[in-house]
Amino acid sequence: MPKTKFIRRSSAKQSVGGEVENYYLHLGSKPSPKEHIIATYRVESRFAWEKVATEIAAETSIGTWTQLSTLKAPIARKLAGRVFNIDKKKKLIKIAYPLALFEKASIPQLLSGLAGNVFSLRMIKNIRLEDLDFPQKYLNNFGGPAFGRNRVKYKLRAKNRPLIGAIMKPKIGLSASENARLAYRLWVNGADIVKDDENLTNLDFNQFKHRVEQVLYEKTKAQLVTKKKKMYVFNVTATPDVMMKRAKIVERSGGKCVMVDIISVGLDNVQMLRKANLRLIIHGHRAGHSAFTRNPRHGISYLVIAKLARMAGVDQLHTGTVVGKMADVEEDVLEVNKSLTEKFGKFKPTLPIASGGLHPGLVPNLVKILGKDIIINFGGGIHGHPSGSSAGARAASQAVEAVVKGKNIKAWANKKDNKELKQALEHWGS
Ligand code: RUB
Ligand code: CA
Repeated sequence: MPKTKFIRRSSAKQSVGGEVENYYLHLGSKPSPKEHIIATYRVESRFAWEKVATEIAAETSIGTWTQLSTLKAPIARKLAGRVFNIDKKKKLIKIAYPLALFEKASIPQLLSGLAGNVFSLRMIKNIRLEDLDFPQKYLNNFGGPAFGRNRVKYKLRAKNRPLIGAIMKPKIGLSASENARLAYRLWVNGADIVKDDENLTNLDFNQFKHRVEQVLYEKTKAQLVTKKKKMYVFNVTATPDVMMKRAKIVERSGGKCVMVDIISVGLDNVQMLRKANLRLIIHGHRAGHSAFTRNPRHGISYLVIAKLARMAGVDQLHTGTVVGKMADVEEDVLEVNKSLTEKFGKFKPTLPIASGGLHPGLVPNLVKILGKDIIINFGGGIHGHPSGSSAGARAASQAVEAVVKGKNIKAWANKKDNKELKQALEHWGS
């Protein structure tokens, strides 16, 4: 096959009265944080930095691969993405985009521009959208979390401790009534939150409606027995019309929280769910994100996804564990958790969820790294306990208790009331 010849006439340079003007390159200029969305790209290319940066700014804003008779100078000067910084050492290019390029409150439109064709350009070997910064004016059009971290923690009376989440396992396989009875056992043995797994939706042997009815019945019982508030997270992931119907079923039945697989469903549909104002906490599961976040050289960072999820209205979001089974990097998880909880527009903070491969022995280290303002999700780390799920839930809650009380987990496990924790530490280590 003949090698494709790379020919690219810069779209950037337009001939204006004989002079060639680059609308996109403004190195050293200062963007206005009130008027520009700022994108940071990490880039690898064999072409000169200025050329690559110019092409990226063109493709992500108003230009294309060639000069255009339709692009008039005043428009170009007003709307072009403006490269204001190139850090060759760090391989970072920063571009400021005027707000006029963006539709209000549309994550799809934003992504089509800043995270669209640019990933396909032949002249770029690798490109990763590392970060996005938004003007207040742009953020004001988004709902953000309806409840957020503080309301969730207040609702479950967990001010100074992590919340204990239990994930249904097997992921799929239990009937609606088995699911509900198991949830009861998890709650009465210490779980605050019990949740569907990401691929448990509406299945012949566990229909959504039946699950909602039976689980909420068991939840009422568990709350009466424990005299504590409990929560169930119903997975409403589906096509948008069906997702909305299922969320309404949860609302009508008295449920308080729904889960959406934000990558499978799309952030636009999360926006739709939030806009419906159903008074439901939105739990964001991120299954699939690693398809584009895991490669440090190409794709989109999870930081960007997390910011967008908060804008869209996710109240609690999976962000990684550092110590568990998923391949996440400590500094990235910390950066994401910080971004979810720090000042960002007028949004309430989103509560980070640590999930994936966790068991009681990992809790001290997890909390040391991520702090107490998290949900700790256990799946295998509860249902894989040698004495079963009830013992697993007790062990998880004993581990959290040890950490909150500042006790050494091994010493805590030796207390006679904590034999489930002892068994868990013997089984999985600490
Ligand atoms: C974990 C689990 C979650 C993953 C997702 O189960 O079911 O789907 O945590 O990962 P287990 P992330 O506790 O048995 O490992 O939160 O990193 O997206
Ligand atoms: Ca899961």
